[in-house]
Amino acid sequence: MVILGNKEYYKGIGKIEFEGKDSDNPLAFKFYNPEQIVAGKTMQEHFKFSIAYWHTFCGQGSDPFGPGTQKFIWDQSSNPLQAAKDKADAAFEFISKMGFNYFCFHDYDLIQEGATFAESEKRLALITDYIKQKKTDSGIKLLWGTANCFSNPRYMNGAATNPEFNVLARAGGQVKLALDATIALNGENYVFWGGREGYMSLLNTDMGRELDHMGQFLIKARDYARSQGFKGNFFIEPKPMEPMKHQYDFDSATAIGFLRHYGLENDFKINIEVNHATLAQHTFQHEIEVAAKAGMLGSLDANRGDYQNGWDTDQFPNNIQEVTEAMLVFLKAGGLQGGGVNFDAKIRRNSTDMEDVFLAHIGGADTFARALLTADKIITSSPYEKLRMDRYSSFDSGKGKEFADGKLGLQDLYNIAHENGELPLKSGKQELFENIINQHI
Ligand code: XLS
Ligand code: NI
Ligand code: NI
Repeated sequence: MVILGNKEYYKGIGKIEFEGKDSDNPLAFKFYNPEQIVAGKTMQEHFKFSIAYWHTFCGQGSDPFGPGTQKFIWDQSSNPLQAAKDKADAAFEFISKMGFNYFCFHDYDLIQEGATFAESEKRLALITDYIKQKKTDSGIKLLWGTANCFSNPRYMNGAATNPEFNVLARAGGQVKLALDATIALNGENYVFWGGREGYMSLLNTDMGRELDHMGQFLIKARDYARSQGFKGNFFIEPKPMEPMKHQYDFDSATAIGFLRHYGLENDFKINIEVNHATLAQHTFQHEIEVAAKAGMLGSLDANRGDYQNGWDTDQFPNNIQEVTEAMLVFLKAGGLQGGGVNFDAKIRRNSTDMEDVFLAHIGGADTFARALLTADKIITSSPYEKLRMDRYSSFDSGKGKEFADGKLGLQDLYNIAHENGELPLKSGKQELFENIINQHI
C-alpha cells in the first residue's frame, strides 16, 4: 500500500512493479521480483533493499564548482520541524512507491541540526516521534541509524579521534542521541562510518592515542546501547581515504583487526561499500570475502565508483559483472548478518527530473537481482564450484590433509619435497572461470 502524507510529492508516479525483462516500461523492475525465491529465500529477504535518506532526500547535487541542482519541494518551509516532517512524508511516499521495506539515516538527515546541542536534541526527539508514526502506518523499517560526526566544522580534526577531549565528548553526546533515535525507531543495526577518524599529516598526529580513544569510544557506545536494550548489530563501514588522507578503518581487514584488538568482534560486523572497496584498491567481492571469512559480513552499501577517477562518486550500481562476482561470495557466505543492501548512491548532478531517482533505484535493484540469479545459476548448474574445489583437492586426503590438520612439521615438508623432485605446473584456469561467469550472465 502506498501511504501518502497530506501532499503527494512524486506526482504521476505509482507503485513500481515487477514486469519482467521484456517490459518496455522504464518505471518497472525487469529482474527484481520481490517474492521470487532464489537459493531458498525470496529476493526481498536476500537483499532487504534500503534507501539512504541523505542522498535521496537531502542531497541536492552540489559539487565543488556549483550549488545543488535539485529543488526539493519538501525543503521549502523555513520552520525546521515542518521541513523535516515534509521530508519524512516525501521519504515514506518514495520508499512505499519503490516497494522497499527499509531506510537508513544520519541523525541530521532527519532534521536540521540546531544552533545548540540542547536544541538539536529537542528537534531530534520531535522528528523521531513523527517518523515512528510513519513507520507504524507504512510498515517500513529502519535498517540502520548513524550519527553524522563529520560534516560540522567542530569535527574537522576528527570525532572519537579528535585530539581535543571536549570535541570527543560532544561526539559521544551526539552518538548517544543517534542511538536513542535508532532504538526508538526499532533500528535493526547501527553504523559507524569513521568520516574524519584518521589524519591528514602524521606530523601533528599521535596515531596510537587516537586509535585507543576510538576503541574506548566504541566500547562505551556499545555498552550504552546494550544497556538500553539494543539487540542489533553494530557495523563499521571501512573507507580508506576521503575526507581524511589516511582513515583508520581503511578496509575490511584493517577494521577486523581493530575490532579484535579492542574486544569488539562479537558485537560489531562490517558494512561494505562498493566504492570504498575500490578506493582501497580492492574489489567489492574481495572485501565481502574478507568479512565473510571472519564471520563478520554484516551489511552492504550498494553503489559503484568510476574507473577514471579516485573519489567516492557513489553512482548507482549497474555493473553486472562486478555484482555477479560479489553475489557468488554473498551466496556462499549465506548472506548478510543482520544487514541489507542500502543504496548509498546518488543520481548525477544533471539528473533533475523527479522520476530520475526512481529510475536509479530500479536500475540498482535490477542489477542486484540479475546478479543474484546469475550467481545462483553458476553455483548450482555450472562446473564453477567443482573446478574451484578441485584446485585444492590435494589437501582433501593423504599428506595434504595431514598438513591442513596441523600434523606435519617443516621437516616432513622437507622430506616430501625431496621425494617429489621437480613438479609439473598446474594451470590456475583463470580464463575458464571468467568465461563461465560471462556465459551465465
Ligand atoms: C561515506 C559513507 C557514508 C556512510 C554513513 O562515504 O558511505 O555515507 O555510509 O555515514
Ligand atoms: Ni556508505
Ligand atoms: Ni561512501
